[in-house]
Amino acid sequence: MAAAGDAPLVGIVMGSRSDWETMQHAAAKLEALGVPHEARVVSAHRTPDVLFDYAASAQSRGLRAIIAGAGGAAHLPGMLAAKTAVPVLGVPVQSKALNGMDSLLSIVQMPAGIPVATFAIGNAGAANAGLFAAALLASEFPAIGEALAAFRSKQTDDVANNDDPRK
Ligand code: RP5
Repeated sequence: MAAAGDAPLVGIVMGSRSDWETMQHAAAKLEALGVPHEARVVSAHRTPDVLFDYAASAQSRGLRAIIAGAGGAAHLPGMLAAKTAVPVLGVPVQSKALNGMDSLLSIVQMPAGIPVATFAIGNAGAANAGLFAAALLASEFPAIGEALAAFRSKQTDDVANNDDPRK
């Protein structure tokens, strides 16, 4: 049985510091479930060489998944997926001009052969990407699977125990 150590298993990357407001929700889920992770600003357009280095070293550094968030012309997830075999989970950040529809379409419409698992626009997508990354790790790291099961059970109980919307 493997136990998660200190080395990050999940990389959270984003095109700009301004994306952290959204991407912090992925980090919060990983933190709550005890998944070691890191967070970096890596821009496909402003720091393309950093993107290439990040992708090239991801597997050898032990990352099992990369959660990549970007807004507008959101090429970060797709370019990472083009450069690494580590699964990439794309989060469309809600852009100001087009409310994130541009981000969503930029991330989801990948050509066959280079998959990016694409999540919902904004905070829900970031949170779900964190949960999905934990699910990917659950069979290798039982403690993460148990934390995920407990989270889901509590979520179900919270809804069931608060089912009168007037209260
Ligand atoms: C993208 O452009 C980023 O992912 C961000 O969502 C968007 C705006 O970036 P800033 O102008 O706020 O740095 O590259």
